[in-house]
Amino acid sequence: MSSFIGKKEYFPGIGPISYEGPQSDNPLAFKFYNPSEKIGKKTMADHLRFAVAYWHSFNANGTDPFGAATIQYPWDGEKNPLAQAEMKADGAFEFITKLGTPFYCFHDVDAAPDAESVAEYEKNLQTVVAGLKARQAATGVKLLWNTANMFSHPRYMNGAATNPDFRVLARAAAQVKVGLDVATELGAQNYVFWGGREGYTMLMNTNMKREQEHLAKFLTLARDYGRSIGFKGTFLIEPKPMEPSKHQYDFDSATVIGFLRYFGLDKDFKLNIEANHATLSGHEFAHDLQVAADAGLLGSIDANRGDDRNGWDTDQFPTDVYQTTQAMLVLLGAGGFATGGLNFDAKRRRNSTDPADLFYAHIGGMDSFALGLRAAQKIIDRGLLKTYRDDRYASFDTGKGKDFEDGKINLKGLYDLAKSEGASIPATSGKQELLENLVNQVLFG
Ligand code: XLS
Ligand code: NI
Ligand code: NI
Repeated sequence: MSSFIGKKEYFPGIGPISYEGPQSDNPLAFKFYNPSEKIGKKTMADHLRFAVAYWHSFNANGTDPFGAATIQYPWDGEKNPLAQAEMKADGAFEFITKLGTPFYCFHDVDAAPDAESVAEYEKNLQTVVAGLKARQAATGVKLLWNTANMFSHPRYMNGAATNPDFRVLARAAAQVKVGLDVATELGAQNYVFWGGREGYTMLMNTNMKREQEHLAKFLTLARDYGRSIGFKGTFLIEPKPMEPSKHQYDFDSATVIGFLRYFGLDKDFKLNIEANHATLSGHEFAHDLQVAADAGLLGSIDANRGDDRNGWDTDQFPTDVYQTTQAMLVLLGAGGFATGGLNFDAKRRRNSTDPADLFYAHIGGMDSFALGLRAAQKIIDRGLLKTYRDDRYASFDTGKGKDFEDGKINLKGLYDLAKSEGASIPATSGKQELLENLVNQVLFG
C-alpha cells in the first residue's frame, strides 16, 4: 500500500507508521503490530484486517451533552459542503495509508453532505463515492463496510425500519438502496445495519410485534435488492441493547440470532459484534463473540471498550490485553474472519486534541490486538485449552455419554443408569484459577 497525500498534507510531520518493536521509544511506531509476522498460518495483517472508522476519526469533534467541540479538523473552515467532503476524503486516505490499515468504514453522511431530498442526497453521495473509488484504486485501501445513518436526522426520532410512519420507513429504504449501490460500486466486503433507533421508549404507544415484523421485511427487501444488483458481501447486524433507544430490538448476539433464524435471514446476515455493546448488554465481549461463533454467524468486530465504572457506550480505544486475548481466542477458534475485520469504532477522548493523538489511539488499539492475537495463538499451540476444556466433556466421548449425545438413550434410560451406579459422583474441578494463571504465563512469560 502506498501512502497517499492529496492536494495538501493534513498530517504534516508524521510519516508512515512502522513496526519498531517493544524497545522503541518512538510513540509514532508499532511496538507489537508487525503486519508481515506470521502467527500460525497467516500474517498478523491477514488475521486482524484492521479498519479505520470515518465517523470517529474524521468527523467526531469532542462534543458531549455538556460541552462544545474541542477537536478541530483542517477541513472545518471550508464552507462548500462538497469541497469539504473532498478535503476530508483526502485527509482520511492520508491518515489510513500512513497508519497502514487495509480497510476503512463509513456511514453515508460521514463522507458526503446530507440532504432533505433523496435526489440531492444521492447525487452528493455518488459524487463523493466516485472520489473514494479513485482513492481506493490509487492506494489499495479497501472498504470493509459502509452503512446508512438512519438515526441522526430528526425524521428518524421514532426509528427507521421500525418507525410507525410508513413514509419514514420508505425514506430509510431509499438510503439503504443507495447504500447498497455504493457498497457494490466500492467493492465493500460487508454492509452493516446498526439499529440506531430501532426500538422503543414506551410500550403503551408501541406495537412491538408489528415493528419487528417491519424490520424483518425491510431487511429481507434489502437482502433481495443487494443480491439482485450483484452485491456479494455479507450483510451484518450490529447488536446493541440501548442508547439511543431505551430498549433496542437487536439487544445482543443471542437475540439477533433468534431473530435472523425466525425470519429466515441467517444465510445472508451475520453479526458485527462491538465490544462496548456487549458489555452494555451485561455480557463479556468474548461471550457475545462466542454466541455468534457457535451459531456460525460471527461476521465482523467493532473494536473498542467501555469504562468499568459506568455503563455507557464510551467507545474508547481498546487497550486491555486480557480482553483482546479472550476475543482472539474466540476468533481463532472460529477459524478467523472471512469478509469481516476489526473496525475501530472508537474515539479519542474529548481532551485528546492533537492530530497526533489520532495516531496514538489507533497505534495503541492495533498493538493491543496484536498482543491478544499472539497470546491466543500461543495458548492454542500449547494445547492448554484442549487439555483443560475438552477433557471436561470426556464423559460424553464414549459409552452412555456418547449414546446420550447421539440421541440413543431416553430419560428412563438415564434414570436406570443413575440408579444402577449407586455410588456418589466424585467432584471434578473446573480449574478456573489454573487457567487464569496460564493466561498470565503466556502473556508475560
Ligand atoms: C453505535 C454504533 C455505530 C455503528 C454503525 O453505537 O456502534 O457506530 O457501528 O452505525
Ligand atoms: Ni459500532
Ligand atoms: Ni457503538
